Amino acid sequence: MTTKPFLRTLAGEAVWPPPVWLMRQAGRYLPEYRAVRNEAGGFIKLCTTPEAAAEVTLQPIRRYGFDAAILFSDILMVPWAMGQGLRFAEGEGPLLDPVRDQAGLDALQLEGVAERAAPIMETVRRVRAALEADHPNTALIGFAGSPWTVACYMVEGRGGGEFAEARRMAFRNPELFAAVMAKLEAATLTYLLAQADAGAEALMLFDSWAGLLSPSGFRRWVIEPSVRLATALRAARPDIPLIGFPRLAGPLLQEYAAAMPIQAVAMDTGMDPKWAAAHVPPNMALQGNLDPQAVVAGGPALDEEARAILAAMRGRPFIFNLGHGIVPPTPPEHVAQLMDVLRAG
Ligand code: 1CP
Repeated sequence: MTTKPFLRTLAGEAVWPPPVWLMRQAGRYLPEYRAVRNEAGGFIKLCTTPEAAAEVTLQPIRRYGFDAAILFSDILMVPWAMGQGLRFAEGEGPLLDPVRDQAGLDALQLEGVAERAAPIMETVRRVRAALEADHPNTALIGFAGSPWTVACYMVEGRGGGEFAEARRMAFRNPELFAAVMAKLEAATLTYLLAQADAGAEALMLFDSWAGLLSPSGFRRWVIEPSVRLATALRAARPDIPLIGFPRLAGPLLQEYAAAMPIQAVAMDTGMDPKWAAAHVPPNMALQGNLDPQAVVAGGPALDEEARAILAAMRGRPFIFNLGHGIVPPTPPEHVAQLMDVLRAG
């Protein structure tokens, strides 16, 4: 039996004080991250250099003693592994060569995914070994984007907007869109199974743009492919718990949680934790959902917001986190302040 609080929670236990980690806990708000990133020579290089990627994965664990580390990589490394052109322009976010037609679809390769992603699996192995040696209570999370969210970037070619092109393609040419999604789903399964085999102890599916869809779109492009993926993962690796994050799902969170064979569901900032507790299965852990801007602000507001979430979640399986990723202007000492509040329960 595991003694790691994060894994006990995913097994359905109401561990208290709750385990905690933060989305984007490795990143630009940490000076030690910026140093390694500048040294590595670009973001993709950082993700595919195991020594550097393992180092930045471990930095926030050393600083704060979080209960989980999350592999340092990006959801767009799956299209990259399928051969889609990807670059991260300074200050602009990701740019991809958009997939808009049959030729774009045909150019995506499934065969080379495992080989191109091999350095990422080496990072997983290194981080797991380092955790077992130095942080035995910290679990390792592997992750991927859900097919819908990653397809948004693949079709649009960039982030930062509302993914109008991708959403229109889903209406105008659903056959082509479904074919892109199907190829991506297969690549994502390969990629997540490889992470589990390399030592990831839990897997998280990020569906950051789930909330852009209509209810019928949500069922077709979020729930259906995510259920297929999660079911395949559970069948192949029944001991690896899964976390789903259908961001901005609103009341459709209930349908998502009922349909998905997952052990935890993550709440975005706007979700009422009490509503979520009443509408997801009682043995399914909840994760979230502090406003990242409260951590930038610090002060008494940070303590109050964190305590309100704890009060709403006491007595059920719960993992403290943010409602979305930590943002670069966050003062690192405010994360330490948050940890003091949380460890006091
Ligand atoms: O150093 C830099 O300038 C790059 C910034 C950065 C970082 C630190 C990007 C570019 N990705 C990451 C790492 C990352 N991304 C992690 C790893 C570790 C951790 O959490 O500590 C994870 C889990 C992600 C996941 C990710 N990437 C998501 C899903 C979660 C979310 O935030 O909604 C998404 C949507 C992305 C795409 C992406 N990658 C990077 C950026 C700036 C973006 C967003 C682009 C947009 O605005 O649409």
